[in-house]
This record gives sequence, C-alpha cells and structure tokens, in this order.
Amino acid sequence: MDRADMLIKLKGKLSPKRYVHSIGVEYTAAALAMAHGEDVNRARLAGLLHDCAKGYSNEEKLKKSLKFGLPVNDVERENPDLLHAKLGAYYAKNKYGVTDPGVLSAITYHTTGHPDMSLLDKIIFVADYIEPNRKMIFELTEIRKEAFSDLDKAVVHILKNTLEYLDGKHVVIDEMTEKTYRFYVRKG
Ligand code: DGI
Ligand code: FE
Ligand code: FE
Repeated sequence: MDRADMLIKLKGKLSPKRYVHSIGVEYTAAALAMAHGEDVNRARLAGLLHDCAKGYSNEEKLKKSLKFGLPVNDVERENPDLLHAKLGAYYAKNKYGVTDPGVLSAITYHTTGHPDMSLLDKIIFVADYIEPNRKMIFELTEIRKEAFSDLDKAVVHILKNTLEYLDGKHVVIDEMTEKTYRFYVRKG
C-alpha cells in the first residue's frame, strides 16, 4: 500500500489529534533516522503506523488481541490500551501490507520499549515522545536535544520520566517497561 492510501485509511481509524500525532511521529522519526544513520523510509513507515490501533476502545483492543491470538499478559488485561502497540503491528502487517520485520518490531515495542532495542526501535520509541505536537511535558526540551545527540540517553530519560509518572498515577507497570529501563541504565 502506498503512503496516500495509508493516510486515507489511518484518517478513518484515528481521531484528528491522533492522526496529526502520527504524521508528527513519521517526520520526527525521519529526522532521527537522518541524524543516526537509519533508513529514512523505514523510520517514516513505522512512525506513521505506530498508533494505527489506538482508535479502538479498551474493550475492543482486548477482544481483538485475543481474537488474533496475540499474547496478552495480566498488566495488559488490566490496562488494554497497552495492547495498541502489538495490535498495531498486527494491523500494519495484515491491513497495511507491511512486511519488514524491523518496522513491525518498532511498532510492537513503541510503548514499553524492550531491552537491547534496534536503532529503528529506539527511533520510534523516542520520536513518539518528542514529536512537535506533544504537549510540553517535564524536561521535554532537554530530551528533544538528547534525542539527536545521544539516543540511548534519551531512551533512559523518557523511561525514567514515564515510570515516575506512572508511579504517581498508581497504575500497574508492565515489567517490560522496567526491564527496558534497567537495561539502558546499566548500558549507559
Ligand atoms: O500511544 P501514545 O499516547 O502516543 O504513546 P504510548 O504508546 O507511549 O502510550 C503512552 C501511554 O502508555 C502513557 O499513558 C503511559 C502508558 N504506559 C507506558 N508504559 C506503561 C504504561 N502504562 C502502564 N500501565 N504500564 C506501563 O508499563
Ligand atoms: Fe502509542
Ligand atoms: Fe504515539
């Protein structure tokens, strides 16, 4: 499927805000790919589609994930919004015709990250957080700079802030988010 068709399809699936965010992630991922030596078109594709399953209700996200046989852990069952990442990779493959396993991996792990991410995984994880349409959050200006100078540092910084934010909200934290944080703290 070419980009024009993807845009039409995405627009029909997402709220206007989420659609604009997706295009913001597409171009931010492209810029990060240029800065860090990743293929720009792979970064754009993963960025554009990363939230393609975000538009469903939590009930639908859980129901669809189970229907498609995707693995669902206890934290995801309790907080099915987390499933938009895995479900998004499923739709990217089956509805948008994406075959590149690296692009599908970047979509799968864009919310929690995972230990030892590929360059493309990290670019999408970071682009999602820093894209220009995101409302200003704590230390975002600093994280945006780090994203272009030291990608691993930006990954740690984002995970640290996310874990603190989730801790304050008293929600269950997916162990993948914590594992990823520990991996990159140790690496740094
Ligand atoms: O889909 P986006 O809003 O663009 O961004 P995202 O895919 O990073 O999802 C962000 C939400 O996911 C945000 O509210 C924090 C939440 N999140 C990230 N890691 C965890 C988590 N929520 C829970 N419950 N547990 C996690 O480990
Ligand atoms: Fe997301
Ligand atoms: Fe997103």
